[in-house]
Amino acid sequence: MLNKTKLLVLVTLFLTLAVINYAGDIKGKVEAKGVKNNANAVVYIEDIPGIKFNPSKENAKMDQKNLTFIPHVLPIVVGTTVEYINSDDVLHNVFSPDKCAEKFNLGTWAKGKSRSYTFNEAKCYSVMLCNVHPEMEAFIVVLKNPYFALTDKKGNYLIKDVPEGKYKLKVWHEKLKEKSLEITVSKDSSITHDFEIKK
Ligand SMILES: [Cu+2]
Repeated sequence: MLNKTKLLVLVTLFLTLAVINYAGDIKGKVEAKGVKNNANAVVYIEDIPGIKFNPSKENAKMDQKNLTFIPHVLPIVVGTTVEYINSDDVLHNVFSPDKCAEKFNLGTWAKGKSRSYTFNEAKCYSVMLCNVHPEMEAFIVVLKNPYFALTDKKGNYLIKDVPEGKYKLKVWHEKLKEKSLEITVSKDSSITHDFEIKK
Protein backbone atom coordinates (compact mmCIF):
# COMPACT_ATOMS: atom_id res chain seq x y z
CA MET A 1 0.00 0.00 0.00
CA LEU A 2 1.23 3.46 -0.87
CA ASN A 3 0.48 5.62 2.14
CA LYS A 4 0.74 9.40 2.15
CA THR A 5 4.20 9.54 3.69
CA LYS A 6 5.66 7.13 1.15
CA LEU A 7 4.05 9.05 -1.66
CA LEU A 8 5.47 12.31 -0.36
CA VAL A 9 8.96 10.79 -0.16
CA LEU A 10 8.71 9.50 -3.72
CA VAL A 11 7.44 12.80 -5.07
CA THR A 12 10.19 14.72 -3.27
CA LEU A 13 12.82 12.33 -4.58
CA PHE A 14 11.49 12.65 -8.10
CA LEU A 15 11.44 16.46 -7.92
CA THR A 16 14.96 16.59 -6.52
CA LEU A 17 16.24 14.40 -9.33
CA ALA A 18 14.34 16.45 -11.88
CA VAL A 19 15.76 19.77 -10.64
CA ILE A 20 19.34 18.69 -10.14
CA ASN A 21 20.14 16.57 -13.11
CA TYR A 22 23.56 15.26 -12.13
CA ALA A 23 25.72 14.61 -15.07
CA GLY A 24 29.38 14.46 -15.64
CA ASP A 25 32.73 15.04 -14.05
CA ILE A 26 35.27 17.54 -15.28
CA LYS A 27 38.90 16.73 -14.76
CA GLY A 28 42.29 17.69 -16.05
CA LYS A 29 45.61 19.26 -15.33
CA VAL A 30 46.69 22.84 -14.82
CA GLU A 31 50.25 23.74 -15.71
CA ALA A 32 51.29 26.86 -13.84
CA LYS A 33 54.29 28.44 -15.57
CA GLY A 34 56.88 30.38 -13.63
CA VAL A 35 55.78 29.38 -10.13
CA LYS A 36 57.23 26.67 -7.89
CA ASN A 37 54.51 24.06 -8.54
CA ASN A 38 51.03 23.55 -10.01
CA ALA A 39 49.19 23.58 -6.68
CA ASN A 40 46.62 26.08 -5.44
CA ALA A 41 44.99 27.00 -8.72
CA VAL A 42 41.19 27.11 -8.46
CA VAL A 43 39.30 25.60 -11.41
CA TYR A 44 35.63 26.56 -11.31
CA ILE A 45 32.41 26.94 -13.27
CA GLU A 46 31.62 30.62 -13.39
CA ASP A 47 27.84 30.47 -13.57
CA ILE A 48 25.12 27.86 -13.49
CA PRO A 49 21.97 29.79 -14.36
CA GLY A 50 18.63 28.83 -12.88
CA ILE A 51 19.85 27.13 -9.72
CA LYS A 52 20.21 28.89 -6.38
CA PHE A 53 23.17 27.55 -4.45
CA ASN A 54 23.28 27.74 -0.69
CA PRO A 55 26.46 28.44 1.23
CA SER A 56 27.89 25.46 3.10
CA LYS A 57 26.18 24.98 6.45
CA GLU A 58 29.43 24.20 8.17
CA ASN A 59 31.93 26.99 8.50
CA ALA A 60 34.99 26.81 6.30
CA LYS A 61 38.17 26.86 8.34
CA MET A 62 41.47 28.66 8.00
CA ASP A 63 44.12 27.87 10.58
CA GLN A 64 47.08 29.99 11.60
CA LYS A 65 49.91 27.68 12.54
CA ASN A 66 53.68 28.29 12.65
CA LEU A 67 53.05 31.78 11.26
CA THR A 68 51.32 30.35 8.20
CA PHE A 69 47.72 30.41 7.03
CA ILE A 70 46.48 26.86 6.33
CA PRO A 71 45.22 26.33 3.66
CA HIS A 72 46.95 28.90 1.51
CA VAL A 73 43.99 29.09 -0.90
CA LEU A 74 40.42 28.43 0.23
CA PRO A 75 37.60 28.42 -2.35
CA ILE A 76 34.09 28.82 -0.89
CA VAL A 77 30.49 29.35 -2.04
CA VAL A 78 29.24 32.91 -1.54
CA GLY A 79 27.60 33.38 1.86
CA THR A 80 29.92 30.93 3.61
CA THR A 81 31.45 31.88 6.95
CA VAL A 82 35.18 31.34 7.37
CA GLU A 83 36.47 30.61 10.84
CA TYR A 84 40.01 31.78 11.51
CA ILE A 85 41.66 29.65 14.16
CA ASN A 86 44.79 30.66 16.04
CA SER A 87 46.96 27.61 16.76
CA ASP A 88 50.07 29.63 17.64
CA ASP A 89 51.35 30.93 20.96
CA VAL A 90 51.69 34.38 19.45
CA LEU A 91 48.86 36.72 18.55
CA HIS A 92 47.81 37.21 14.94
CA ASN A 93 45.65 39.92 13.46
CA VAL A 94 43.82 38.82 10.30
CA PHE A 95 42.57 41.47 7.95
CA SER A 96 41.76 41.95 4.29
CA PRO A 97 42.40 45.16 2.37
CA ASP A 98 39.87 44.12 -0.28
CA LYS A 99 36.69 46.11 -0.77
CA CYS A 100 34.63 43.02 -1.68
CA ALA A 101 35.46 41.69 1.80
CA GLU A 102 34.53 45.05 3.38
CA LYS A 103 38.19 45.53 4.35
CA PHE A 104 37.48 43.52 7.49
CA ASN A 105 39.85 43.47 10.43
CA LEU A 106 39.27 40.80 13.06
CA GLY A 107 41.74 42.07 15.67
CA THR A 108 43.74 39.66 17.81
CA TRP A 109 42.74 36.58 19.81
CA ALA A 110 44.39 33.89 21.90
CA LYS A 111 45.61 30.41 20.98
CA GLY A 112 42.82 27.86 20.55
CA LYS A 113 40.19 30.52 19.87
CA SER A 114 38.76 31.64 16.57
CA ARG A 115 36.98 34.55 14.98
CA SER A 116 34.99 34.54 11.79
CA TYR A 117 33.89 36.53 8.77
CA THR A 118 31.08 35.81 6.27
CA PHE A 119 31.86 36.43 2.61
CA ASN A 120 28.72 37.81 0.99
CA GLU A 121 30.09 39.02 -2.32
CA ALA A 122 30.71 36.54 -5.13
CA LYS A 123 33.65 36.85 -7.52
CA CYS A 124 35.72 38.11 -4.62
CA TYR A 125 39.36 37.00 -4.69
CA SER A 126 40.30 38.29 -1.32
CA VAL A 127 43.76 38.35 0.19
CA MET A 128 44.18 37.54 3.89
CA LEU A 129 47.00 39.31 5.67
CA CYS A 130 48.28 39.56 9.24
CA ASN A 131 49.08 42.91 10.81
CA VAL A 132 51.71 41.32 13.04
CA HIS A 133 53.51 39.11 10.48
CA PRO A 134 53.94 40.70 7.05
CA GLU A 135 55.07 37.37 5.55
CA MET A 136 51.68 35.77 6.20
CA GLU A 137 49.39 35.62 3.19
CA ALA A 138 46.42 33.55 2.02
CA PHE A 139 43.48 33.83 -0.35
CA ILE A 140 39.74 33.26 -0.06
CA VAL A 141 38.14 32.70 -3.47
CA VAL A 142 34.40 33.39 -3.29
CA LEU A 143 32.41 31.60 -5.99
CA LYS A 144 28.76 31.41 -7.04
CA ASN A 145 28.36 27.62 -6.89
CA PRO A 146 30.05 24.56 -5.39
CA TYR A 147 31.45 23.31 -8.70
CA PHE A 148 35.10 24.08 -8.10
CA ALA A 149 38.34 22.27 -7.34
CA LEU A 150 41.77 23.12 -6.08
CA THR A 151 44.75 21.68 -7.97
CA ASP A 152 47.31 19.48 -6.28
CA LYS A 153 51.07 19.91 -6.74
CA LYS A 154 50.95 18.03 -10.02
CA GLY A 155 48.16 20.30 -11.22
CA ASN A 156 45.41 17.69 -11.19
CA TYR A 157 41.85 18.72 -10.50
CA LEU A 158 38.45 17.01 -10.42
CA ILE A 159 35.00 18.60 -10.30
CA LYS A 160 32.33 15.98 -9.68
CA ASP A 161 28.62 15.67 -10.55
CA VAL A 162 28.21 18.81 -12.62
CA PRO A 163 24.67 19.36 -13.99
CA GLU A 164 24.52 19.17 -17.76
CA GLY A 165 24.80 22.40 -19.68
CA LYS A 166 27.10 24.87 -21.37
CA TYR A 167 29.40 26.81 -19.07
CA LYS A 168 32.51 28.87 -18.72
CA LEU A 169 35.23 26.89 -16.99
CA LYS A 170 37.76 29.23 -15.42
CA VAL A 171 41.10 29.04 -13.66
CA TRP A 172 42.20 31.43 -10.95
CA HIS A 173 45.72 31.67 -9.58
CA GLU A 174 47.09 34.24 -7.17
CA LYS A 175 50.06 35.12 -9.39
CA LEU A 176 49.01 34.11 -12.90
CA LYS A 177 46.56 35.37 -15.47
CA GLU A 178 43.04 33.98 -15.41
CA LYS A 179 42.01 31.59 -18.18
CA SER A 180 38.54 30.78 -19.44
CA LEU A 181 37.13 28.05 -21.64
CA GLU A 182 33.66 27.32 -23.04
CA ILE A 183 32.64 23.79 -22.13
CA THR A 184 29.68 21.47 -22.56
CA VAL A 185 28.84 18.96 -19.86
CA SER A 186 26.54 16.18 -20.95
CA LYS A 187 24.80 13.44 -19.09
CA ASP A 188 26.76 10.58 -17.59
CA SER A 189 30.07 11.52 -19.10
CA SER A 190 33.45 12.66 -17.99
CA ILE A 191 35.32 15.38 -19.84
CA THR A 192 38.95 16.40 -19.65
CA HIS A 193 40.28 19.92 -19.97
CA ASP A 194 43.88 20.94 -19.43
CA PHE A 195 45.09 24.48 -18.92
CA GLU A 196 48.37 26.30 -19.15
CA ILE A 197 48.49 29.53 -17.16
CA LYS A 198 51.23 32.11 -17.02
CA LYS A 199 52.07 35.67 -15.95
CU1 LIG B 1 50.35 36.69 12.27
